This record gives sequence, C-alpha cells and structure tokens, in this order.
Amino acid sequence: MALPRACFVIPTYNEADNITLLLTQVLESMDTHAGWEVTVLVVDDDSPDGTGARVRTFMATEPRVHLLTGSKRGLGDAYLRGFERALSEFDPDVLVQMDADFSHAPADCPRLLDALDDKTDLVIGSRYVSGGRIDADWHVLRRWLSRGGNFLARYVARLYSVRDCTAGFKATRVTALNEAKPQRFRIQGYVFQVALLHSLVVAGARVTEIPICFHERSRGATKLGVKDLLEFSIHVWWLRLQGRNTFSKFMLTGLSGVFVNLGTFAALLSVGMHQYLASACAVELSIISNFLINNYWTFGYRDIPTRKRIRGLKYNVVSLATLAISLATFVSLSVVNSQGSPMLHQLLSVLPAGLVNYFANSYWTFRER
Ligand SMILES: Nc1nc2c(ncn2[C@@H]2O[C@H](COP(=O)(O)OP(=O)(O)OP(=O)(O)O)[C@@H](O)[C@H]2O)c(=O)[nH]1
Ligand SMILES: [Mg+2]
Repeated sequence: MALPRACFVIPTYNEADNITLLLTQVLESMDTHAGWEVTVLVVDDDSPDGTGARVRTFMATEPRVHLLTGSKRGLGDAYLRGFERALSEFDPDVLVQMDADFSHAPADCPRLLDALDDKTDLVIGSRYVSGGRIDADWHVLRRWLSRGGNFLARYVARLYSVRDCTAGFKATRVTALNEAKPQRFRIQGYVFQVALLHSLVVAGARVTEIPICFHERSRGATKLGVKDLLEFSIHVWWLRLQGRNTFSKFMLTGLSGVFVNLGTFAALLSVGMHQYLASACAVELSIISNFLINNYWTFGYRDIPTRKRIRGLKYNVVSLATLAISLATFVSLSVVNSQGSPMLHQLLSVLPAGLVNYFANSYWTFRER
C-alpha cells in the first residue's frame, strides 16, 4: 500500500551553519518512523552565507531533498512560493512547516505527524499548551514579542481556541490547505503563520496542539525585523475585519456609498459644477468607492479569478441594473397605488434593488474560482 506523502517546507535565510545537520536529522528521525514517504523542500532566498550551496551539496546524495531559490521578500513570501512548488511538484498529502535553526527539534517530527489523525487537519507544535515550554535562555524580549503576538492573534484576530498562534512547527493536510487558499494572501513577513491559521480555522479545519520544547537558536541570527512587527500589528486587525458576514459588510459599504455620493455632490456644487453633471459624477464616485471596499473587504477573502478591471466593469453594470430595478419598482408602485406616498414607494423600491445588487455582485462580479 502506498504511504501517505509528507513534504517538509523549510525556509532559510543565512542558515549555512544549521542546514546540513538539520536536513540530516529530519530525514533520520523520519526514517526511524516508517509511516510516511518524505520529501523536503528548502526555500532559500539566495542567502549570502551560502546556505543554498550547502543544500545543493546535500542534494547530490539525497534525492528526497529539493531547493527553491529566490530573492528575499520575507518569511511569508518564501512559504507561499514553497507551498506552490511543493503542491505542484510533489503532490503531498501533508505539508510540514519548520524553522531551520533547531528551534523545532527534528526528533519531534514523527510525533507531529502521528498527531494528524482522522479527526485533525492541522497539528501545531505548541509552546503554550500544557507540557509545552521554551528554553530558559530565549531572550526576554523575544518571549514578550511571542506572547504579545499570540495575544493579538487570539483576541484581535479571534483565534481564541488556539494557544500558540504564531507557531512555525506545523503539519497541515493539503485538503484543508486548499480550502484556506493561502495564494490569495497579500503579506510578506512572519504574520503569514497567523494569516494561514486564521484562514484554516475560518475554513473549518480541525486543529490539535501538541506540546513541544522550543529551543533558542544556537547558531545564526534572527531575521525578525521591525517591518515584520509592523505588518503583524496591522494585519491582525485586517483578519478581524475579514469575518464572512458578507451581507452586513455589503450593506455597510452601501451606506458608506451614500455619504460619498452626498459629500461629492455638495463639493462639486460648491466649485460651480452644473447639478446634473455633479449628480452623475457623485453617483459614479460612490460606485467606485463601493466597488473598492467590496473588493478588498467584503469579498476580500475570496479567490476570484477575474481581473480587477473586469470586476469593476461588472460592478458598474450591476449598479446600472440596480438603478433600473429600483426605478421600475418605484414606477410600478406609483401606478398601482397612485394615492400612496412617493416616499414609501421609494423606500420599498430599495428592497428588490438591494437584493439583486447583492446577489448579482456576490455570484457574478466577485464569483469565486
Ligand atoms: N527564505 C526565507 N527564510 C526566512 C526569511 N526570514 C526568516 N526565514 C527563515 O525562517 C525561519 C524562522 O526565522 P528566525 O529568524 O529563526 O525567526 P524566529 O524563529 O522568529 O527568531 P529566533 O528567535 O531568532 O529563532 C528560519 O529558518 C529562517 O532562516 C526570509 O525572508 N526568507
Ligand atoms: Mg528561529
């Protein structure tokens, strides 16, 4: 019977002192554990210290190890490229993520994969569950950063149920990963770990945490930078706003469009523009602002194959159709109920127009892949 396939994706930047021993130990630990067919993909961003050359030397005698190179754009970017290559080339059942600096013990790899039972889609090697711990010599500042990052992830990005949201030692089923669609992420740095966890949880992945001991790196230097921290602090809020209550978001966006419309109209009148032209400009500007908010916020979680330009065009078409439906409803009501209040008719015409607008945009303009 064919064994399940596990692909280890290991990002490296200046890990020449670690990588050879790490690859040796990862493969050794998995070899003693017969249940998996293993491949390893090192994603090295042209490290100036020659990490890539060390990997190539290793590859000469070990066909299970592969190397993907590129220029340095951050940990998240490296993982995204690594995932794409691993999925297309090795057809794995499970992707394993781990650091190359021995913070994650290679000896823990079999235990991580063993925990991936039928009821689990993601196993996290966790520092913050019972039995998990961190080496006493991990710098106090890094401890606080880790705690702070976890706090933000849990309470801002609403990942309450997970204890170690910033963990970098994880095994994820590819079926769950496909649901999470990480290829739509627009991030570069360390926040990738939280963004991935968030989209897995939102997509319904079943998460288990197993305790690990996290070790301080003994060779090489950290790559965590101010840019990563900044991106992290902003992105957790973005994740919070990305809940899937698309209908209420769509409504809120519509409301913001009313203000854009009226504000633009008043501004254009005040600079002497003719009211008809001002009205048309104000309507179009509110359509554009609504489109942008819906594109990035309301439907931002979707993997949409069409280009933004085409989406914008479709959004305008739907807006025009909405106007026609609203007008048709208004006229029909006025004819049928000629004694009724025009205000009431106008209000009632919003309902079918709003529903058509939402569903047409949801299922046509922002249709998922
Ligand atoms: N390819 C690539 N790998 C990276 C990049 N940044 C970090 N890494 C790797 O990602 C892993 C985690 O990075 P570390 O610098 O150890 O970050 P950390 O574990 O948060 O920090 P430490 O406390 O120093 O261990 C290591 O294997 C790094 O070499 C990057 O921009 N590109
Ligand atoms: Mg590290």
